[in-house]
Amino acid sequence: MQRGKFITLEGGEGAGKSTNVAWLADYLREQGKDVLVTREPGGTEVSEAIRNVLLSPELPAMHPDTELLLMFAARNEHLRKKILPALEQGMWVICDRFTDATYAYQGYGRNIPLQRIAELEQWVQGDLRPDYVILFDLDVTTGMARAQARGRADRFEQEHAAFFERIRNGYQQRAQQVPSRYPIVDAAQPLGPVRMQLQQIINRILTGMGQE
Ligand code: Z5A
Repeated sequence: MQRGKFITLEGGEGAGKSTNVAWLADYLREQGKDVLVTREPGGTEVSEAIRNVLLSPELPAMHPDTELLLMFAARNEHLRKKILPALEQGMWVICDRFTDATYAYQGYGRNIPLQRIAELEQWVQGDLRPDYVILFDLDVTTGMARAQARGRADRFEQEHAAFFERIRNGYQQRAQQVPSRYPIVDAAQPLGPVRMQLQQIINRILTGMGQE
């Protein structure tokens, strides 16, 4: 059985990942792929419970390392119980956020050394990395306005613009290192053009031209 592809969606606040994830999965199904949609932090019962702790605005602030360890604890459970079995069955896994979010938010956002994140990544994931990371790039002002229009803010959404600027910069730096693995969507465009960009990206991946 050929292993499925592992595609993650990344980006800052309000960039449009959640709005497009189901559409993307439907498009892949139309192309004959068996698709699993999931998200981080979360994706399993235990990981969703950890997510509640991570996002709760009712809890007091936690130490950045605690936040980092909880992200990887949730990821370990998610990976072993859900992502790896699906990939081994040949499914294509679409995950709304994964370890690039840890580099962006805990690394660039909270200033945790990137090397510490890389050590945890290696420990939890071994050699597993997403085949493609689709980056929804959006200016911080528009992203925050979109997120605020949605209502009550979680613990991350209560952060200030400077935090989200560091995150955007972090994602851009990671994408620049391996552009062929990080197709970028201009997320400032209206929904129709955003989906056209996504369709082009997926078509390139399907025809095996996504990687150099
Ligand atoms: N986090 C972390 O710190 N470290 C990690 O390792 C991981 C995660 C894995 C998860 O929150 C938080 O965990 C996240 C990072 C952190 N925190 N933040 N911020 P989440 O899952 O609840 O939220 P999110 O991933 O950040 O999603 P989001 O803010 O909801 O962004 P989005 O999914 O990209 O946006 P959206 O919900 O699709 O769209 C936002 C609004 O904009 C919505 O009303 C849409 O209708 C609208 N929208 C979407 N696209 C458009 C376009 N093209 N034009 C106009 N309006 C649009």
